[in-house]
Parts: sequence; structure tokens; C-alpha cells
Amino acid sequence: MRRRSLTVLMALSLLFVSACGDKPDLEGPVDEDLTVIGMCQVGAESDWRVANSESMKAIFTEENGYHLLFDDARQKQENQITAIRKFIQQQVDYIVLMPISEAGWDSVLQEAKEAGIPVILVDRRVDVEDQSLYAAHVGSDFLREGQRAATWIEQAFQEAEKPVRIIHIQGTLGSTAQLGRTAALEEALAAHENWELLVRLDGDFTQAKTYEVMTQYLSSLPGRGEIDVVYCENDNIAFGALQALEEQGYTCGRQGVNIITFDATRGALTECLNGRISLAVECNPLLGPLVEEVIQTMEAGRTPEKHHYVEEQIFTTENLSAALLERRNY
Ligand code: GZL
Ligand code: ZN
Repeated sequence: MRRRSLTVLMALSLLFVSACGDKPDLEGPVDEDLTVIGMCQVGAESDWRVANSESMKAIFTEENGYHLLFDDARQKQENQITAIRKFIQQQVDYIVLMPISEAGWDSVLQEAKEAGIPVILVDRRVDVEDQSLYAAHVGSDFLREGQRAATWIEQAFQEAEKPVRIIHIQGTLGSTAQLGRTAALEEALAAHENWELLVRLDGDFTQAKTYEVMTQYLSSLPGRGEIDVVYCENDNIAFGALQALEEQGYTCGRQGVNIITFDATRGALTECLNGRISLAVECNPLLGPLVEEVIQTMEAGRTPEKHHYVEEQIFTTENLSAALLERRNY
């Protein structure tokens, strides 16, 4: 039913648009049998994000029975909200949303609910009153990721009396990944009186922003600072921190400044293998198959589990090898 009206709607709008001579911004009429997915991606801020988008595009193909409308919000929530409203007008079958931050979704998700379009959350989460505003969530447990990193710091710095001096560089403020990874470090700082937070910087999950704020901070120190750990909330932050630290003459690795990172994309695992990064906590971006499982459950008229978590592990120089790196697909 929805698909037919979508085809008519698209055909009529093509007629209207071509009548006005503007370039039609809609793809051609959609084959009746395809499940139409309106997908709302954050942007392309990190290696993780690029791998996440590729995982989705590899699953939601016409051969697999889908018509994918993919929107890149370029890091702006208002672009995500505009895209959701467009998908509602186009009467897509499902909306798949990777929310940039947790706040500000109640009204637009209410509009999707009133239009009878199920919303599936991917990766980060939304903070809404009414949990029925989304059918399911597929992603990672970010608090658990951070707790794994904190446990590693405990084991790496056994001497309880020696100070552990930590720089904390956060990801996009208000995103679930930042909130979870930050909460884990905060609970560990509270539990270890010999751990000292030197500074907390906002790296916004990008290498450029981190390089800028880290260089600024290191240059403000009277001399070479005593830094034991830099807790980077994603790989691109770690790359920016590495660049700034080494430019200022610091040695990174188990004998110097211990870089901890999250995502464990190929670039970070390479630095872990060569010893510049001490710990890489995996955050699996390949969520396409899990999202498809949820959609197939709903297509079969069943109710999906509310939350689906992906399997993740940690990497250090001890458990990495070039062969393992070869086998990784992101
Ligand atoms: C985590 C995801 C984060 C990644 C960053 O699931 O939300 O956003 O850790 C990405 O690389 O930018
Ligand atoms: Zn402890």
C-alpha cells in the first residue's frame, strides 16, 4: 500500500519538477516489491563512521530487496531532522537513524510514529520520554567499552602509591559514545585516589580538532609534562593526539605516554602493532547485518528485541599480529 502511493507520489513530483524545469532530485520510480529504507547518517567524521556507512550500503541493496535513500547530515542534528521529515513525506517503509546526540528527538520521532513508520536506532541512542518512539536499537555498550579501558589502566599501573597522570580527550559532546566512555573514566578516577586527571579536552571525534586542542594544551605547559595516559574516545582523536605529542618531543607507547583509543579501526591497530598506541578497544561499526535482522523480523510481523549489542574485544601489542590485521575488514 505505502509503496504504491510512494511510486505515484514520486511520479507526480517528477512530473511537477520536470514541468518547472528543475533537476528532479528524486530517483526514478521504485520497484513495488522493494522495501524502502530512509537512512539518516551522522556524517563522515571518522574512519569508524565511514566503515559503518559502507556496512549499511552493502546490505541494503536492490539485489537484497531494498531501495535505500541515504542522507549524510554532515554533523548537524537539524539536517537529520529535515531528512526524517522528507522520509515521512516519501512514506518510506522504515527509518534507520544514527542519532548524532541523545537530546532533541521527541517531536520528530512522534511525527514518524503518527505516520506509522517504524524507526530503528543505530549506534548511538536517543533520550526520549516515550520508548515506543523507536522499534529497536542496534549498537555498542559504550560504558562497558570504557570499563575495559579502565581495567587495562589498573593492570598497567599496578603500584597503588604511584600517581597515574591522565589526559582525557572526549568525542562529540552529548553523543552516547562520549557519555558512556566518559562515565567509565569518571567512575575509575573516583575509585583510584592515585589517578590524577591533568586536563579534559574536546576532540569532537576528529583528528584535526584534537591536534589543535592538544597542541594548545601541551604548549601551555611550563616544560615537558609528566603524562602517563591519554584516554582518546576514538581513533581519529588518538591520531591527532599522537601527532601533537610527538611534535612536542614526547615518546608514545608502553615506555612513555600510553595512548588508549576506541574503535580499533585498521589505522589504530597498525599503530598498536608498532607500539605507538598501547590499547585499542574495539567498537564494531559493521552493524548492517544486525539492522537487517531487525527489519526482517518486523517484515515477518514479529516484534524485535529492543536492544541488540555487537561483540567487541580489546587489542594490545601482545594479542595483535600482521596476519590478524590482514583479516580485519575495517
Ligand atoms: C561509536 C560511534 C563513534 C565512534 C567514532 O559507536 O558513535 O562515532 O567511536 C564516531 O569514531 O565518530
Ligand atoms: Zn583498581
